[in-house]
Amino acid sequence: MNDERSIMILTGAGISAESGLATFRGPGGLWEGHRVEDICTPGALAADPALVHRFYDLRRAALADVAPNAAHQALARLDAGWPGALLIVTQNVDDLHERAGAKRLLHMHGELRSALCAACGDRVSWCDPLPPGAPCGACREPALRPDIVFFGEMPYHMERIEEALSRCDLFVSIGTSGAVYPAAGFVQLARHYGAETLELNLEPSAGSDWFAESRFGPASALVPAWVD
Ligand code: BJW
Repeated sequence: MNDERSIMILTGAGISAESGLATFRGPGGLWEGHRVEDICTPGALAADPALVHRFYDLRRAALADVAPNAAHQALARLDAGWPGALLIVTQNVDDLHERAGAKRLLHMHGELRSALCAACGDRVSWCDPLPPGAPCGACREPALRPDIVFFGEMPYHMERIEEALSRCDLFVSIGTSGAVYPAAGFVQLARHYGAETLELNLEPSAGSDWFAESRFGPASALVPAWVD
């Protein structure tokens, strides 16, 4: 690709699967054996903070054992070389896009390596060990929690994302099941504003019919083939 179209890319857990990070849904998924609502809601955090912290502590620790794969690297190459507007919006809380070198990147569902102060909203770098309810340096409230967007909470950067969706010429969705809103609705918004739409996923997602074009297979093969 070598034109100057404006591109928006949405990524999900499937892009990190071949790096060794489990996806959420389906056999072997992170939520097999867990009820999502036991972990991923503000109510679950209030009811059993130690359980929720342990879930995210394990996933944070797992980051040390994984590396970006060919799909993250291809997107970083595209980001570095694309002369037009480009934005990668990831639902993932891992740091594999930035470790591959992507710069024009937003994390809409939070980040494992960040902590959020539930009292003042400050976002600070996570430093281990951080026991549940550790104090926030800024306001001294005992309220630090994982900086993760739970169900019922507003995802980050929605204004910038909606603006990018309204301007993009091409919307590409990679490795996401299309099960979680508002991200699952981005394809419809992009179409509404006149963008071309492309899905790269292992299998048809819940919103597959909304895409003008779909290619199915592993991200490590599909994404470099699309980028290069
Ligand atoms: C491969 C592959 C390989 C595998 N290669 N592919 C209607 C409208 C709006 C909201 C709602 C609505 N109905 C309900 C809601 C509320 C709710 C929601 O969507 N619920 C659904 C269950 C229905 N949404 C919310 O509460 C959100 N907030 C919100 O809506 O605020 C109000 C608002 C309104 C209007 C505008 C804006 C805001 C918050 C959602 C927070 C999601 N949080 C989680 C957990 C945090 C992160 C963490 O713990 O890691 O985020 S849930 C979980 O799902 C995680 C993911 O980011 C997210 C999406 O999952 P993803 O990435 O798609 O993974 P999988 O496993 O589902 O799919 C992987 C895919 O990859 C599969 O298709 C595989 O085939 C594929 N794959 N290997 C390529 N090698």
